[in-house]
Amino acid sequence: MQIQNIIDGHSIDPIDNRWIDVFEPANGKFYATLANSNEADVNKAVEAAESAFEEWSNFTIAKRSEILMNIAHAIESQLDSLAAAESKDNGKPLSLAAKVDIPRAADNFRFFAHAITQFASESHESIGLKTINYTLRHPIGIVGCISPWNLPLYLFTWKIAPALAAGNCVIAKPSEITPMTAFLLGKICLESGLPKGVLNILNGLGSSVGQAIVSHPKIKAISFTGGTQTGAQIAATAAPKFKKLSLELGGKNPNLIFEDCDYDKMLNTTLRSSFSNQGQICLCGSRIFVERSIYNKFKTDFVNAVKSLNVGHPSDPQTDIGALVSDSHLQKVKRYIDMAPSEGGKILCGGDIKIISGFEEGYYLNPCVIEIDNNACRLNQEEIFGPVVTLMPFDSEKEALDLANSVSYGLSASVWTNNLNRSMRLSEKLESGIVWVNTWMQRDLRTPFGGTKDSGVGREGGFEALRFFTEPKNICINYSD
Ligand code: TXE
Repeated sequence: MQIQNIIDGHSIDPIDNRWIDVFEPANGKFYATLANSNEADVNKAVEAAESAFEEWSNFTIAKRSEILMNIAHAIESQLDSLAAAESKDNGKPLSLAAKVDIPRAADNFRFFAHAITQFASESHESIGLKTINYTLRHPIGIVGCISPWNLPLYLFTWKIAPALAAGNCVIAKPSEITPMTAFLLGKICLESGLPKGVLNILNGLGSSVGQAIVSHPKIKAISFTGGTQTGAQIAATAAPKFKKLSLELGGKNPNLIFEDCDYDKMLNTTLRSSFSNQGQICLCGSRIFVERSIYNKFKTDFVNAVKSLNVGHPSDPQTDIGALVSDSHLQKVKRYIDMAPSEGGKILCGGDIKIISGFEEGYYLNPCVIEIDNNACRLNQEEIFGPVVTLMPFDSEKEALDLANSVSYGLSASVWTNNLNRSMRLSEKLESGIVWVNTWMQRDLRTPFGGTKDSGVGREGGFEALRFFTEPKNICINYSD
């Protein structure tokens, strides 16, 4: 299998004819080659996007919306094959891909197909001066969308759907580790009536093709989701060129559990927020802080629940936890687990490599719970991004808040309490872009999504995304005689 680029409506080989190997996490075997593109391919894609822009940006809103809706329907009609491709490429349970990733990819297109029909710009009347201002919101032109490997199609479509809805032409790059479903989507888009050149998909390494997208003078905005270090590098390249930037980066999210919460609901949800997608979601609650009065009970119940999770082949319907995305990522996660003793941590369960019979070379790890005695340790300060959580008790609301905020990240936080005033106080003071009270990862696509501190810059979702992907221009008319 060869995963090519999609430029100007055609699947084509990279200009230099260089390729990268792609591996299947469930068995560690090579299964596809991927275009290893570079600056020359980016130039070609930008030319295609430039020629497509005039027509696409002048399509009526109704027509654009109809095409995005066609894409949503086509994704749904191919749900089974897309879910199978996603699971094979990423190692996530097939059931998760079929229930969450692929339906959400369709939802992203459906949502922005509707949102663009409701998106309006402002007008300001300067009363007494016979002046009216109105704002035009035109597409930016050519925009770059760069996405990661943890939720491949879900996050790829989260960026390109609003970019296209707003009338831009897109140069998109999926992660080189999980490129398959983006390639399949490229074909779906063409079959659904998206004109050629409007969406160009380039494959390859971040350091070459990714960097070339970020540097290209005609790509005026970059929407990126990925690691914090990569985000910093992208910002350093794009800022001197005055590009618009939306960066959704890492997280080290706190989970604050108070004695007065709904215990069973909290326990089930905390299991999910810790280990869904092998813990490889930027929103996972990786630091669990529990009020001391219920700490021992929680520790026992949680560890027992974690031990009952099934680690297995992604296609097995009994599997709760599949394979990690790559060997190098598995090694990174393992290095953190191995540092537990020297960082004051005690492993309560898991953390060892799991061998699945018949798939011995796959990247499996037993989910790991580590009890720690200080929030300043590396396990609690650095993003591990795997099936690893830490536990620590707290004695007061103030201490819980301090622990939650004492970290460089600020993406999301969960609070478990039935005390309304406490939930309001904490929601106000937690330093994060998103706070969940008595829930986790419940998403309404209209809400602003993103983080503060080292978790990123800007917000996506709803009209925030459409504002990001448009350029406002104010027109001021004076109509006095
Ligand atoms: O991601 P990268 P990596 C975190 C997680 C993980 C760490 C590193 O902690 O362990 O990041 O993961 C492209 N210019 N998250 O190294 O490199 C790259 O090709 C332009 C959190 O795999 O950030 C890919 O398409 N693009 C996270 C995308 O950036 C570049 C999700 C993301 O890859 C580039 C994933 C460059 N210089 C990892 N360098 C989240 N927030 O959800 C790389 N890329």
